[in-house]
Amino acid sequence: MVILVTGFEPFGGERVNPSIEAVKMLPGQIAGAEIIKLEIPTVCRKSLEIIGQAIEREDPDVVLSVGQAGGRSGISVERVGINVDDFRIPDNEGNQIIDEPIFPEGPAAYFVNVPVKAMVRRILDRGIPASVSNTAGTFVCNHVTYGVRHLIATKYPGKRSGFLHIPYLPQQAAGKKNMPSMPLGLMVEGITAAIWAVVETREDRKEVGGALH
Ligand code: PCA
Repeated sequence: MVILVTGFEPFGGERVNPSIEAVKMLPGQIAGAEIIKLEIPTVCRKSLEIIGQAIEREDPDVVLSVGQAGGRSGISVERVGINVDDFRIPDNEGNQIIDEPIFPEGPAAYFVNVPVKAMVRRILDRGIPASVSNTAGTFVCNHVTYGVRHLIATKYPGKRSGFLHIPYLPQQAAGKKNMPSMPLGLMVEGITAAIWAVVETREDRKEVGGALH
């Protein structure tokens, strides 16, 4: 199995993005799967183009993208991407899209097709906070969650894709008030655990991971 794992460049005034820092530290093989790492720009469309080129080049079985979700306290395994761009801040090339569909011809939403519950369970089993998330926001991370899933649904049937959001690093949280963070080593361990679940799970677990609000 070949797994393409992507991380984003810094955005929003931050000097680092933990997603690409953690992706860079992943081993070259996890659970027997080959891990291919890719940095993508925090820019709408361009992020998807670069992933599309990597899919052509590497023919991965799974595309797992990772992004920073400053303010969240654990690793969130995203369940769904929605067909809208509504950027609260401009992306790294100054695009601030408001209420536009990502793919006008696409459905309103896609569920990811990796086993989200099993991924959360594996991360928790390592003693690292994790949960299912039912929104990847409406910025570039949702754009990638939805966009890659659409690409797979329309062009690469049989492939799978998913998305993990990770918190700030301690050095990012240090300048902010009451801001949760996670050390880089735990992020790497958590992403690794999630990949083990992707490789080994045939059918996702049925266990509570929902939210009341
Ligand atoms: N996080 C942003 C985009 C890039 C990233 O790492 C987001 O959550 O949309």
